[in-house]
Amino acid sequence: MSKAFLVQVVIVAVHCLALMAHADEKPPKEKANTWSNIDRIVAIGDVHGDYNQFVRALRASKLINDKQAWTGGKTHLVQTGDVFDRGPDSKKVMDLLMALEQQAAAAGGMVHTLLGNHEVMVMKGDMRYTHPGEISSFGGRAKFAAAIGPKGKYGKWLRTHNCVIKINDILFMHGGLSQQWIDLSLDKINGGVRTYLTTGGGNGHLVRSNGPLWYRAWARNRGEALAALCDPVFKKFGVRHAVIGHTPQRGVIALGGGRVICVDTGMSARYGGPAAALVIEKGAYRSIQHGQQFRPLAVDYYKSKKAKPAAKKAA
Ligand SMILES: [Mn+2]
Repeated sequence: MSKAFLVQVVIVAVHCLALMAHADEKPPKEKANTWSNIDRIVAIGDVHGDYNQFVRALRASKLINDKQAWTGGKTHLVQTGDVFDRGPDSKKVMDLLMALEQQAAAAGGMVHTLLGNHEVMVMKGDMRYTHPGEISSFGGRAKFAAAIGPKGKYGKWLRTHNCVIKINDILFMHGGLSQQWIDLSLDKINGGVRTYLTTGGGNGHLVRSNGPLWYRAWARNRGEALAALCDPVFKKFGVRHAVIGHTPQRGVIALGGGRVICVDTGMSARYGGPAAALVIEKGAYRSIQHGQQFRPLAVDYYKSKKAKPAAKKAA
């Protein structure tokens, strides 16, 4: 056998091994992203490594008991992303979410943990905002990277998650949905991000500044300007409202007559905001804050829009 032939054999063998390794990284399967006729929905925003505050928000919205066991029955809990960074407890928060996922499913409910920009940042190796306690809770930097890698316990779980879902007539996502994505379906948006995080293919543009994990225009606009940004997106996806995190606000607030409801209350110790949640029960929108009473939110823009012209004509 010639040396050149042997070299060829080795090259082919290496190529085959590389293909086999790659075959292991198939794009993840499609996952459900739409639910309807859900009676009770609870949404909780950015946790940023604060387990105690997350637990307070879950208890205030009556989803867990004093042993952290699911008491929410058929409720759908949506955590709108950003459990990582700025605080030490992301691992504890994910462990609780994983346990509640099972318990809720057994009770006929559901836990939706959505991807935030900080989930994608740490999965892509951007450790600028990690907390020292967070790193040590995983057993150091190398173990942290492995745990959130494609084959790690948390990384595998995170890579199955959606970034935009629809429940009843509401879209839920971390940042917001720019009109740039209006021609994509929810399957395409979620699949594009999952594939990008798993194989590096998919649609990396979706995780950049104008994508659903980073977009801030919905949280920063008001009135007519907000309506102009939202309404074409709402029409395309057949919804009336959107629930977002990402931009800390003073409590759970409704913008644009209830087009957009913001659930990032800056609850982590790093920001010092309240442990709070949005509770949607049989069409009524209320906020609940640890230690306080339920507060109704003004979510009625579509009602007044219809009522006004009719009233004028009658007069
Ligand atoms: Mn964020």
